Amino acid sequence: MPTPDYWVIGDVQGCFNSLQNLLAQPELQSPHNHYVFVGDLVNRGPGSLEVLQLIYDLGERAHVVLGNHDIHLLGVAAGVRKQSPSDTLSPILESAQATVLLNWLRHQPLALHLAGHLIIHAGLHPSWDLQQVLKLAQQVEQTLQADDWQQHIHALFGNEPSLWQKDLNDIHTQRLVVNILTRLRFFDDQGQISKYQGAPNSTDLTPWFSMPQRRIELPVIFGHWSTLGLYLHADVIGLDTGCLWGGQLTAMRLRDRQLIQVENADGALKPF
Ligand SMILES: [Mn+2]
Repeated sequence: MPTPDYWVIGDVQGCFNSLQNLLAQPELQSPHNHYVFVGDLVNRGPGSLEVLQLIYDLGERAHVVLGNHDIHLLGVAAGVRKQSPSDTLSPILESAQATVLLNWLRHQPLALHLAGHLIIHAGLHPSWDLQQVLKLAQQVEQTLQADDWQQHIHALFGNEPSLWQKDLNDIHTQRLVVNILTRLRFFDDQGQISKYQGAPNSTDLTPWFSMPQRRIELPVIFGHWSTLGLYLHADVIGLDTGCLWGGQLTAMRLRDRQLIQVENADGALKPF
């Protein structure tokens, strides 16, 4: 078996037609291709169920890290989170495939070490090295993968604590790890997670990837940040090009960083 060619794909968020168009591009068609999704497969867009089913059906050719919307879906399914008015999760929850798809989803990791890259949905704490990221992600993954996950997933939601410390208890550690890996954009000048969601040039907060003394040893690929847009640097690559908002859906081949983009084909969501 030759080594697969990995294509990393930005936030899909239920944009099923756009994803189909992307996967139909000639470069993405080879049977040796594997597809790596940076998370937020679902929600807000119109085709979340179809997106989940398509990625599930890719079997071993699909690799996924969980995003905040994916974990929110699991929280709603467990009955500990409510859908917001802009959520479009009901078709999944009401599907005959719900149990299969949700069980598959909750077994996906929060961090992926693949072909010399680290793939996460949102961000990293500057003090974390690769081994620590994978170990911390694993703690959360064990909670989501446990037989009694529905009894424990509530502990993963909430904004506190917002400051990373080594001596946090297990629950606080897991909640903060979820927030850093799946929600983070900026740190404030105290090193706390900021809730600000805009672009870097509209604030004096520090993007997580611009923090001094970042310890991660390998290139990091992430999504989550549509107002940042395509962000291509040697060691940090952001791939959320805002398909949901009428932008593009982006795929990048790992070995040479070739980019393929398709335009939104699902109707653009209006900013709210
Ligand atoms: Mn996100």
